[in-house]
Amino acid sequence: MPLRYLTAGESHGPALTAILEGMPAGLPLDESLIAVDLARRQTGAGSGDRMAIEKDYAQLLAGVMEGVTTGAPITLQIVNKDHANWKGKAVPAYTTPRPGHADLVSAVKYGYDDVRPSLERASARETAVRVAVGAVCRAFLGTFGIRVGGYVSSLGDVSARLDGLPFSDRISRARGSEAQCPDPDAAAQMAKAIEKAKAAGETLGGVIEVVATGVPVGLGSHVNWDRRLDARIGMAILSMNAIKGVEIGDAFANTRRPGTQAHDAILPGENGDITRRGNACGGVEGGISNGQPLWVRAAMKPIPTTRKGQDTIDLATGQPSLTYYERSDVCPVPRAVIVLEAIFCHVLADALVEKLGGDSIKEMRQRFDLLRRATLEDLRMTGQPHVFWP
Ligand code: EPS
Repeated sequence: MPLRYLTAGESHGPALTAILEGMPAGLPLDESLIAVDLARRQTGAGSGDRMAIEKDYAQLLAGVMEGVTTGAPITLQIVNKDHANWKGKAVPAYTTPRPGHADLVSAVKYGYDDVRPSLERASARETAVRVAVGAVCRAFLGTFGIRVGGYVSSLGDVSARLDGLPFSDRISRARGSEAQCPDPDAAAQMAKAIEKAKAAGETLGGVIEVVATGVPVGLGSHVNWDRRLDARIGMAILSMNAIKGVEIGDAFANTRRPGTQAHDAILPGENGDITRRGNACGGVEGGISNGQPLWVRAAMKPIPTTRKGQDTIDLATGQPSLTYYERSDVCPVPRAVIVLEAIFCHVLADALVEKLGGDSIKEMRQRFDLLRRATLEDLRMTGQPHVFWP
């Protein structure tokens, strides 16, 4: 992984921090650009009260000089405004682990006397700094004409009707919707479903789709498991809180189709080019990007922090109890769109740095310009037999 990052920070600690290493030199970068993505994470139907406290802003503390990356590690920091409300205060013990959260298993694993040390770190608050990392990666991808966007395709039992709507329209329409859904009728029903869940003390999950266009052929590789682009996408998407499933292209629908209907026929295009019929494979074949839009669906479960109590055991008494509730999102699905975009941006930026090598954008641009869809002429094979193992 030539472009890697680590994050640190607790939900109510002083700050969230990330170090991103491997970003080439020469990328113009300023904090206002990152702020655009961070603002998107703060709004959307179903968000909790914490977002009214925070005004997430990432400071660039290292790796950028005179507004341009130097090739050195980039440090990003977001101060938690809510920290001031916790500093120096004794907080009630949290001893009722929420089913589905890290509470119980981390207490077993780390021997905590209170579940707060894990919930502070396992909280989706950490995604704020991941969005900041993603914004840097998005800027990098943008210099090569690669664009990433996302939208909500279902929420609770409401599904959007998106057939025939191009990705660009899906993404732009979603931006104008509180539910981040391109279908206005579905978006209105989603907003109602969130209100209903809120009144019932429940939470709601959903499906988010992320798409990348302008991706060249050749990111990732078939040669080993950990080089496969689809595998790398899968791991990264599953690393997001509450995401329990990933689908690339039409993966699940393909299980119900015969083989000849499950793949994207290879056809001669214009000017000796090669075109494809459809994009059932989601832009990846054999672990390698094929130049079509990369298209991923992520299943987000309803988050476990519910106002309505759930059965658990109070670890202070050993007795059955209901979970304790402080506050949370009712439905983080709309806000999770930008987080998954950020995660996707990092995977693609990493794969692009790997593919192009180079320490500066200038160097990479020259190599990127050599990358293009192979024409039939470039691919012309001799058709002669080979003795591969003489
Ligand atoms: C979040 C901040 C958290 C939670 C939420 C996401 O802040 P607080 O705990 O102070 O309310 O609202 O985290 C969760 C959903 C979770 O399960 O941990 C944020 O910044 O997105």
